[in-house]
Amino acid sequence: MYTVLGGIRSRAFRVLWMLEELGQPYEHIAAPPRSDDVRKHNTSGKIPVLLDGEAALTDSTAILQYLADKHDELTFPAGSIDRAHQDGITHFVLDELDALLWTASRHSFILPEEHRVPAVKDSLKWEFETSLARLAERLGDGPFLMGETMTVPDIIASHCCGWAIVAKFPMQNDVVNAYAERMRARPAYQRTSALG
Ligand SMILES: N[C@@H](CCC(=O)N[C@@H](CS)C(=O)NCC(=O)O)C(=O)O
Repeated sequence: MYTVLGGIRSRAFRVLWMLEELGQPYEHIAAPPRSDDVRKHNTSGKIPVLLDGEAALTDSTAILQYLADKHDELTFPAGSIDRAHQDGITHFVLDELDALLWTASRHSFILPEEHRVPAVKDSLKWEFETSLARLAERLGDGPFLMGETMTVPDIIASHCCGWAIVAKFPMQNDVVNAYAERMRARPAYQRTSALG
């Protein structure tokens, strides 16, 4: 059985959602970042951490892709052209959505106060709107980023859409909003939300 460390209001949500999609049993420990429980497995103190037997795995994207590969679901096979496209979308989502939201968080409450530059947030919000337009292009007719097949980047992208709402980032793209709504309606997403 897997163990997931990290509360649902963090990137741990992605891992829990993936496990719900896969129908895999898990134990959830809502350990806060930098807590002793987390540092025991990840010296940086960052969440999420996935415990699989003796192994402690870090980074939500690496964990999602590991689980998808291991259970042969929500991914195209490694070494295929489809997988190369899928990985390209994963990196696009990390660079253009996750990174902007994370930089805004760092300048809001993560960095020591004297190193925060609050004005950067306006620039990040402006850039985020462009990112949403690019995401909508990639979605095309959907329903998922890889067409008919839900894959790892769908979990990361739609988690970022929810994060954007909480962070008061602009979410005014109809195509992306309809996509995020479809993803949030999934039973596995709903079960994950209920963990909090
Ligand atoms: N790229 C990593 C980022 C992990 C990360 O920064 N997690 C946040 C919570 S969502 C955290 O632990 N922050 C505390 C810190 O940076 O010290 C991932 O996707 O898991």
